[in-house]
Amino acid sequence: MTPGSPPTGNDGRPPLLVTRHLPEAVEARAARDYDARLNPQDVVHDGAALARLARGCPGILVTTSERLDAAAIAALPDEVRIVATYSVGVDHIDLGAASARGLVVTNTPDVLTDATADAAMLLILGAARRAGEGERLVRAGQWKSWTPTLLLGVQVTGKRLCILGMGRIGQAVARRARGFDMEVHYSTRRRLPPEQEQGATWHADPEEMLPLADFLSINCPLTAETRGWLDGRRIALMPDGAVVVNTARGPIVDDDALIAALRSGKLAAAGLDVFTNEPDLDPRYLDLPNAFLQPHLGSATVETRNAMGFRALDNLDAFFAGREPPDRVA
Ligand code: 8YV
Repeated sequence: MTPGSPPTGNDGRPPLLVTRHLPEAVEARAARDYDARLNPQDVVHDGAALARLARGCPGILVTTSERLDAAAIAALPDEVRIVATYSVGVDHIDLGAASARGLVVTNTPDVLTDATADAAMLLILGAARRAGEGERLVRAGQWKSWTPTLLLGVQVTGKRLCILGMGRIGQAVARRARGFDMEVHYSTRRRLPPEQEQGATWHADPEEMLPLADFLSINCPLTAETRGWLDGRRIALMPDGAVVVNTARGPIVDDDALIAALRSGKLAAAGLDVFTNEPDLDPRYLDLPNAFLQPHLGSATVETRNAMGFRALDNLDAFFAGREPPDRVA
């Protein structure tokens, strides 16, 4: 080993801690190319366990279930040089603390764009058309006859969709929404070029678009600025009977405000794939028939979860070959 180069296992392959049980094809590639420390029991590790397990590992492949705050980063053994997260979101990692310590951090953009946008459409349709209530009714054996007024929902076709955050995923949601003849509005700090905007209407101030939001799709990252963004005051700006969907991060929504609006009928429905403190979501959602709930499945297709793993490994491969990892975020 040359000075400064990462420690390697006995056969020359770098030790790699893989914190969660990943799809078979991903684990097979990790085990082929690394001295991989896998987690077949899929135990969720806290910061202290992570620090212990990372001993001797220059690379760790984490997921959003590991909170790498400043304390967890400080506790990592010195030999850890790169953290590759199996996610596009990086809100679970204190990037400043990682950089200050000289840690390289990478994520997995692009490969989950389509699956997550598909999931946003699922939530739009499922929430608007009361798919959860319908399924529960059928499964409970309580569907007695076709009824002209049974579970009437909100029409999706032709409505206005407002997208908060028009990055890769927001733009993919917009493309799908156009197939439903929806009128797309969006808000980002900077207006997109026309080829990306595709006729959508830009609002510099996201509050300006809320009165138009028959549907609001949250597709922005969780940052200090977006935490708690959808609060009671902003929900009040939306049309009565609007629908909110969130495939981004739970804490962007103020749960008290959203639950109050779903209870009062101010909002017709919400479709939620992400939650504050998931999987221990606010239990009040469980009693709300107009909340269409999914357990953070936005990227959960075989193709996408494999591609996320391969992308994380591509970044690790580049790092250990002495190249700049393509998806470096710190
Ligand atoms: C991941 C996600 O599947 O990539 C992200 O940021 O939220 C999800 O799509 C999940 O977080 C796995 O780490």
